Amino acid sequence: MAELQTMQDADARRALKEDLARFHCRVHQPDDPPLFTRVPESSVETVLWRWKDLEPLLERLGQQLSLEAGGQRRTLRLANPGLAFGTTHTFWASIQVILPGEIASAHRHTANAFRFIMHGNGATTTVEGERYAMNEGDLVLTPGMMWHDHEYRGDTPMIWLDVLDISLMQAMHATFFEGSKELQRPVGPVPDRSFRQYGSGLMSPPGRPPSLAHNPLLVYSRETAMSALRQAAGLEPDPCDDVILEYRNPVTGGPAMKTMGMRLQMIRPGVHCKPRRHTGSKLYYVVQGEGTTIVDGVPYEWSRGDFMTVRPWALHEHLNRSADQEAVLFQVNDFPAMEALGYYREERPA
Ligand code: GTQ
Ligand code: FE2
Repeated sequence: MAELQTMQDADARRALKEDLARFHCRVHQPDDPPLFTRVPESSVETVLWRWKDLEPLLERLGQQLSLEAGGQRRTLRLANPGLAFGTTHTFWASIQVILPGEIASAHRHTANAFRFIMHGNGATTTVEGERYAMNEGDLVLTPGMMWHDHEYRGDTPMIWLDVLDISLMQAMHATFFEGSKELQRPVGPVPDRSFRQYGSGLMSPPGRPPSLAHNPLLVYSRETAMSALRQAAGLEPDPCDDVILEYRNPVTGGPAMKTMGMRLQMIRPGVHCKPRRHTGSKLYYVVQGEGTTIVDGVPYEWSRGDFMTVRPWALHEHLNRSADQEAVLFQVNDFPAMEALGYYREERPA
């Protein structure tokens, strides 16, 4: 009896389909996937990109691809095989190669971006009237709709990691892009104003804080980040991350960007962290040392220069088997966006 009813219901649903479609309506069809799954099911794959594979590819990019006018960039995108587009479902990570004498011309876009410098020193980026040197280990922000261009006067190719929340922006149907008529935008009277005002992280000019529309600090130097990390090593370790710090907006105390979070972490020699899972996606860049991340039972061995993304809601744990070498990881994630929307969840098996 129950079976007959189910069949009748399925037939009724199919019969309704076309009539409803004329009015841009539909009912759930028997072969539609369910609206909900008990836990997240993501097509994003856990991927390890090895520096030994990336390095020769980047060299080829530098030799074979030109940098044309029109705001183009020479980048190697880290493409997730589980997606048609993106490194994860919210962001694109790319490695940008810039050659001596090149200028990556000015443009602006709604996507938020940042650069974490991987190799080389001495390029500059101009962000909305402020110019910053880009040196290894530095983090430079380009919040949405700020004009930016890059220039390099050094003598060997330079590379950095770019991450943009493009997939999230596209999912929100909020894409705007504008090229500049000028190759480079002008620099203001104090080229590194945001650093001079907020770069100490502790003290800033008295008075009201500036507009909270975006982080008033655009640059976090390697020295500042590494000394903060060493200082934090005196705390109780984080069970899942050993020593870990968030790059923060110095005025609000919140994450450095509205959609993407950045963290720096150290896994000390001999440390085996606890497993956990969470919603949202993240990408690691191995700044120093080597280690292992076990994701749903599969070990991924990483070392300096490698990148790794972890599938959302996959159970994962880090370990450093070295007797004397610290592992340092830079991380980008989409937790600020997830938290703002109420979708961030985390679970640690008992
Ligand atoms: O440097 O402005 O990797 O606009 C992708 C888009 C870099 C940039 C990327 C961009 C940039
Ligand atoms: Fe850009």
